[in-house]
Amino acid sequence: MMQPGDEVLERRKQKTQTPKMFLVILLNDDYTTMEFVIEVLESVFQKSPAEAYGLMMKIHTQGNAVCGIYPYEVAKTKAGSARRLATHEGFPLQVTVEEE
Ligand code: TYC
Repeated sequence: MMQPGDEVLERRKQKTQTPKMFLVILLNDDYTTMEFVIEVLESVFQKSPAEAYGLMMKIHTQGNAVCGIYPYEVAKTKAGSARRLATHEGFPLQVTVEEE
């Protein structure tokens, strides 16, 4: 049996269960090698070789590209992994995280 207020409670519950999602974006630069970017896209962002090549070329020609959309902790971890790999290899690759 419906009670006064039931619809309002239902709507509020659904709202709080929708997780915020975050874009991980790779930026172009003149020094990071194409091979390294492809390697990062495959190993960190789980792209196929063909997807990784296409995304790398999009970044190279357009300046940046969204490489994945994840919940906050996953997005931060993947961005951190990509930055750590780049730093380790001496590349200036920039990675940003922004809310969808
Ligand atoms: N522009 C780089 C080059 O010509 C390649 C590159 C692609 C760098 C994507 C960064 O996120 C990047 N070597």
